[in-house]
Amino acid sequence: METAESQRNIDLAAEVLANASTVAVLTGAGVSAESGVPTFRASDGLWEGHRIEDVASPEGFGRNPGLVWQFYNARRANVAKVKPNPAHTFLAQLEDLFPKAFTLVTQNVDGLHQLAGSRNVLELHGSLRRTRCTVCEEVRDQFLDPLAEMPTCVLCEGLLRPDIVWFGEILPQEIWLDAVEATISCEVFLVVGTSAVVHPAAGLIELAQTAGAKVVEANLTPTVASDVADIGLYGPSGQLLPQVMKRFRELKGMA
Ligand code: BV8
Repeated sequence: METAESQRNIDLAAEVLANASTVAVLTGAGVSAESGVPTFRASDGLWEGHRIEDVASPEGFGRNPGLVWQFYNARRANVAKVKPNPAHTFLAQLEDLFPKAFTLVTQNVDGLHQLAGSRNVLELHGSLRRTRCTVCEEVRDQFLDPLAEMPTCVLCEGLLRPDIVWFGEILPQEIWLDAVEATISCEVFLVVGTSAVVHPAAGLIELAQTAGAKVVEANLTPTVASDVADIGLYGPSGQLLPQVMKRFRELKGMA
């Protein structure tokens, strides 16, 4: 049962969405937490028992590619078993309500937004499904099928790496520019499940506010971005966001 303040913020969030014509969203690991996908910073810097810089950096891959593939193969296997939760479903429903005026920017690599039906998804940090050859650079969608311990390229036999943006690596420029464009032109910027500490992704939040958007944050707890948010919803997003949808549909006189 929500507190009076929390209910008021749910109603406010639904109202800004009901009055908007364009919406952009930034999601992080928290939106997948209720699906059973571990977040990054819940375990104080350790991630599935590894130091993040050992398994999510080019240096770490250069030092020990076997360890990195062990880590990514485990995450691929985990994501293959999980399914979208009501927060992912909410975002897919919201996109249907804002045809051609909805952009979902995600830091996540688990593909659960697309599985939930989201279509206009910008993956800032790549995808667990894809590999990239370290020699010929061929990018291949491997789905979530199990890969070898040290998978090699079918074209040139070069060592494959995950097609994922590691720390210290530049984001895919076209995707990044599309994310910036959506951020500066939206009327409502919804931030779901991110600690807002990883840049440049986290910078989109302040950019949205500066560009005049109403910023709505939905997160388990307040974050460093909470001061920038106009409306804050704090709790599990899989529980909060369906309540926003319910109120939105009431305001729109929808069944
Ligand atoms: C770049 C792919 C430069 C990996 C990821 C100092 C040294 C070195 C670098 C830097 C530095 N300072 C800043 C940097 C830059 C660095 C950075 O930001 N570091 C941070 C840690 C300080 N950024 C980079 O390196 C980026 N590249 O800067 O390049 C450059 C420039 C020019 C030329 C060359 C290079 C690249 C960043 C991308 C790194 N890759 N992912 C993988 O996934 O395998 S980032 C990784 O963190 C994930 O993508 C993740 O999504 C992202 C952000 O984390 P969150 O999603 O926010 O997850 P987190 O666990 O932190 O938070 C979860 C939140 O959910 C919490 O708030 C929690 O309360 C909430 N939550 C939990 N449960 C729920 C919930 N909310 C709602 N409901 C729930 N049920």
